[in-house]
Amino acid sequence: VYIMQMLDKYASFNPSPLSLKKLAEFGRSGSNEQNKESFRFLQKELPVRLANIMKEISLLPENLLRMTSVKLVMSWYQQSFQELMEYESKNPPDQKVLDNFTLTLVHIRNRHGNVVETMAEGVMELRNRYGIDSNTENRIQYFLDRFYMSRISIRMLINQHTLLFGKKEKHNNPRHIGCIDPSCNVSSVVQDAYDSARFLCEQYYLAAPELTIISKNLLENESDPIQIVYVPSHLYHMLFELFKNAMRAATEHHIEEDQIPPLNVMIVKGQEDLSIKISDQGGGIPRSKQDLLFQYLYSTAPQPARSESASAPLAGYGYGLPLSRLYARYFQGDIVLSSFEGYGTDAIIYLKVMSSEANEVLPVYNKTASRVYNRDIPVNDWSSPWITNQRSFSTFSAF
Ligand code: W6P
Repeated sequence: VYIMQMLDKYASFNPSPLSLKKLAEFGRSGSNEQNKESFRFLQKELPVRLANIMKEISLLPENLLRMTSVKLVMSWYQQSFQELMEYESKNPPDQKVLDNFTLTLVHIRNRHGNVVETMAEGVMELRNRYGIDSNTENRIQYFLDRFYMSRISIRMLINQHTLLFGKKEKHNNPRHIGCIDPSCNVSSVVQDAYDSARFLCEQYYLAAPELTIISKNLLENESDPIQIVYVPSHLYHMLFELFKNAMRAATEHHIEEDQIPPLNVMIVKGQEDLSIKISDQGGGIPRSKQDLLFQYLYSTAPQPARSESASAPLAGYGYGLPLSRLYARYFQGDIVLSSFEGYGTDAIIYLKVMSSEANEVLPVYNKTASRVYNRDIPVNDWSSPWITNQRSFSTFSAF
């Protein structure tokens, strides 16, 4: 009962989004003063973010809430929320409290390590047992985007705190501030991600497309390397995913030929946007299929949920694309695909150039959000020849 009250209390606050600039400034010295300041922020902010998303989980379709895997995930959130409540009254924090807090955060991070896979199992379980109509599918898509975004943000905060103030986690690049690189070199991350994807591609197909990179720094000196304040692991994750898809398409489309056309990457730094385009000549995808690539329920269909593992090299569309797009959107960026069907696909990552504009995008639990889950099946208000319950006055029967 006490926990329920606390949940309601914390869910009534909105999360406070931080910019990459703020996050980076926060940890510049790693001093004891900053540890306390960070503690005081997370003491409220983590319970707020957990409570907000837990309230939203409880709005999921009842069938889904009954799945054991979803219950399991819910129990992890409850446990973690409870553990954080232990620190609610620990003010001002002494050294022991600060140290224990960091340990608690590490525990929480470990507890939630398999959330994505476990939720995916729940959704598959639901599909296999009850089937999923398009209305439920939309609601689940809406929820999972918000749920995983919340998770990305919570892990970001935990990672920053434990990397900066934890005991044994300081083996990193000295330039980095936690997991943020204040001068992240974009083309080296592109090269790294390409190399890893190429390794998988060659293992599987015994061939892989080459890489060309064109960089244009239109903001600073033309010859300056393109750098931004960013989380390299996030950028790597997105690029690796897009490269795997591009390579698979290019290789399969040209496997009978002598040569596989290269992947052409263009990196441009403008005033507002940093844009990275990966162009493949892998035959493209029809426009009608493009949205599907970002749908969790579509991606789960052809293969088991635990697909991103070693067992399935270049395994196509797991949760890779929708999650990658969330990483991009998390700091006000995006991932966009545009395809020339028959020819190839351009995948574009947009990131904010200014770290002060790279604000976290966070789901807020409120009336609007709960209405999405409760609303009736939306009525189709555009004509569609394959939906037969639209009553027409006239019938065209010339054929
Ligand atoms: C394709 C399909 C795809 C998805 C994501 C990125 C690149 C590509 N290329 O054919």
